[in-house]
Amino acid sequence: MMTISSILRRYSGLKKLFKKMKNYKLQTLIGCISTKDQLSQILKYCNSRCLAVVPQGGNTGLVGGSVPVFDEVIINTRRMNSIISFDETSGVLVCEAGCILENLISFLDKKGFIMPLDLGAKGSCQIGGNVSTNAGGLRLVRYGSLHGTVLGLEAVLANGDVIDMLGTLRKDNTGYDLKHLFIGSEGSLGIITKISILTPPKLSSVNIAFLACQDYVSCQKLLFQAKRRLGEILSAFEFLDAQAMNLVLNHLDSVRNPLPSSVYNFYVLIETTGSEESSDKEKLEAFLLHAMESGLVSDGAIAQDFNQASSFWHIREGVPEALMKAGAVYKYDLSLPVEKMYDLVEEMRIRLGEKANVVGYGHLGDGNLHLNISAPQYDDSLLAQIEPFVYEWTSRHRGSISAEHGLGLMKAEKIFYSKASGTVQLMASIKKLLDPSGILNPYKVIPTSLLS
Ligand code: S2G
Ligand code: ZN
Repeated sequence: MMTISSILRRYSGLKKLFKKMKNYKLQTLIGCISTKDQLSQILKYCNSRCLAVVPQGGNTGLVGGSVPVFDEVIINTRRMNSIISFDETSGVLVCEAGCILENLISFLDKKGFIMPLDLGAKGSCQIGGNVSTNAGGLRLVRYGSLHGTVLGLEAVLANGDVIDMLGTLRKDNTGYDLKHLFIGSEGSLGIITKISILTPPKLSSVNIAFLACQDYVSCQKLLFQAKRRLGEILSAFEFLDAQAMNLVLNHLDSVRNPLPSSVYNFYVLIETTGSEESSDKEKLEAFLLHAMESGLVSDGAIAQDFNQASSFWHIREGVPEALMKAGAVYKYDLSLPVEKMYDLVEEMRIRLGEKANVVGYGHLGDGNLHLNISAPQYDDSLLAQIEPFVYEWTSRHRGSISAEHGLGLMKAEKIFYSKASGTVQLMASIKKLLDPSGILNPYKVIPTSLLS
């Protein structure tokens, strides 16, 4: 495999390189970039010739944010995958953007720490991509957003300038905190090359409960109680409806229903993470007893061992895979007021009738609904019944049309459903300031019409 640096040395003009590249899988060829200096050289060259580039990490995104639209150069960061430092006192990890999330989780596990985020795609997603999309994941309810846990970044701008914001301090009030511009900008303002992130200590007592509720109001009330009765040990609060559960049971092998005695309308997965096994378990059991006695929970199980805990998580994390196996799927990743969230699922069911299977699941703990509409095949008339209804409904309820998956290519033009036009204009001004030639991830995040 030729490396980009050898090609850059051999070819004075990147244009000639393209002729060579046409015969290669662009990603394989570009994947050899392994230093910020190489990246800076490539961007400087591309910028000087208005050659568009697409930054790409693990390519696990769901809105087309890391794939080329036309003939953009793919710059894959997978070779920038070193751990630079880890401070075992503060828990601050400094690493390169191409580190795979699961590898960081394993590295930290040996040190007695954990990553503050956990995603179903951890086996292939890269931390640089997680940060550039401000990924949420399964534990945001406990550890917060990457805007809180990322302490610093290094990024390369379109003109090749390397911006060193790689602080490792919890508190630093010296000027504008520019790293936040890059967190969630999906590679449209600069390409992240290094991250410093605050990692929580790994605690010894983790308990998982898988519960059944008869209605959505009970799920809401259960969340209210969990935040008060479990308090600081609550580390995940996920929900899935019966439709999601049925898809998992029908499409994933080796998954069995932990609560088979009846068919329930909703399931809730609660995880607690603390330091005192006995008192944590007592707290969870007391919470569940109160929930059962008050009728919020119809049935439930607490995992008795690691395998059972994994099987509970496998159900929740298996929903996206089951949806893919079921056929065509229209995905909507929405932030909504918790009390309203499931109304949209029910209204969508009325709207679509027998045409599709409407599924609701997600991170109830942080008000993030994954509304997925499953159908035998993609169908424009079905899509016309879904959009713009789903966006208008979300906007009417002051929700976000993208809670954690980002806007990418698929939702860039939908940004106005969740952001005021003046705000989007300011975003466009910042984009034009940092990338005047518009070479970084074009057609993504910001409506193209604002950038011409
Ligand atoms: C989840 C995963 C991606 C998807 O399950 O929490 O964010 O397919 C999703 O919806
Ligand atoms: Zn999610």
